[in-house]
Amino acid sequence: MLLTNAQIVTVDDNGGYGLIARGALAIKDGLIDWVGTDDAIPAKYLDGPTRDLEGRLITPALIDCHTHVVHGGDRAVEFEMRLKGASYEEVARAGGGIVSTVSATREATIEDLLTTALPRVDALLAEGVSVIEVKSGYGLNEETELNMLRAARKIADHRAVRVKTTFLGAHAVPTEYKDNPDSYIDDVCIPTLKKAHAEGLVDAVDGFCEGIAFDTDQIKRVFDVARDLGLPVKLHAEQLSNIGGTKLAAAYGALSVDHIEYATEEDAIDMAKSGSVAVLLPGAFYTLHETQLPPIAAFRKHGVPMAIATDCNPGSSPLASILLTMNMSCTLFRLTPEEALVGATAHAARALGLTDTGRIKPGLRADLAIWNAKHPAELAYRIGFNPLFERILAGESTAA
Ligand code: DI6
Ligand code: FE
Repeated sequence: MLLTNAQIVTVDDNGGYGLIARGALAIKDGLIDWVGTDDAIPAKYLDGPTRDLEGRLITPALIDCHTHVVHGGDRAVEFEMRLKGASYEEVARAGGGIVSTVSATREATIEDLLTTALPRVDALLAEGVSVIEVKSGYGLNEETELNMLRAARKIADHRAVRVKTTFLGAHAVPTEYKDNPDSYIDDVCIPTLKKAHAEGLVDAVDGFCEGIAFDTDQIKRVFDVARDLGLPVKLHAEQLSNIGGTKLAAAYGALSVDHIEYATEEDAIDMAKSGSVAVLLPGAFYTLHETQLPPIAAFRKHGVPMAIATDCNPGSSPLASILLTMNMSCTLFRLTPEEALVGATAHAARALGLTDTGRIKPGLRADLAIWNAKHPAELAYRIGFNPLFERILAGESTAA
């Protein structure tokens, strides 16, 4: 299959658009076989099926590299309570907060978890997403953590999308262990990680390193097990304060460190050394009325790749739009539209350890998004407007 008459954002080695103004692209066996200018198409492709894209824009399909789309219940009432003046603690005392999501998730069957996740997934696919990472972390017991991951894996049986699953047992201390978080880590989280891995449910291991969650010693114990199992790690760190999570994650060669509003330039240097991606989550920044900006200048200065993601979750980021995430990363974090697009493609792939997608280059999967747009900045520029024309996953055109 040959796609002609398109503008192609390839994403180059330097993290730029790598724009081909009048481009063409050949797909063979689900992979990109050739990409170049319209006037240099090798003769061998001209005999096969050809589609004229009438000047549309082709980018790598988008990747949402940090989500919690699988969860029970919602927190709309809590949202309303907080806007009527209730504090986070009052909400928690009234049974709200993360604990309410844990209760709702524990009550849900795998089928329920799948059914409620699919509309959120559909919203992402409609905006050209080809890969979604999904975390556990609202079960906080063996049965429900496993069910969350099983439900996440089932998404790919029902939709044309790749799913990467992340074990986030160290997300919060469940009520029944509130006086003994160490015992939660050792007696529940770690054994559950081993079971989930044995069932083939884990692509990476995550944690929430924060005053209201787990400290670096506790996360370290989980990371040691991940290392023994040969699993890559990533970490929610420095979201509300700096307690050393980034340093720890970098020491374990983390694929990514996520949130990181309170990270320092030193943290950025550590991340540059470990090759960890900075995953920026403007939806949580926005929802929590955060004012501390992530150290973007330090990431640029030290060459830390920046990815962006929705963090789609029922509490701090009820956001199921990757295009709005791109817009927010520009408006709130002052990323350029180019950084936002590269952050939702090549760098997002890297944050998931994927080397076969995220750019347009011969040999990579033909995961493409085709847009009714004239310039790549349009994707981050409009708010609440979806210019997707078509999504192609491994060479197959899919109903978005
Ligand atoms: N950071 C967050 O912002 C979410 N999890 C995390 O580790 C919060 C999740 C929630 O409020 O349900
Ligand atoms: Fe998160």
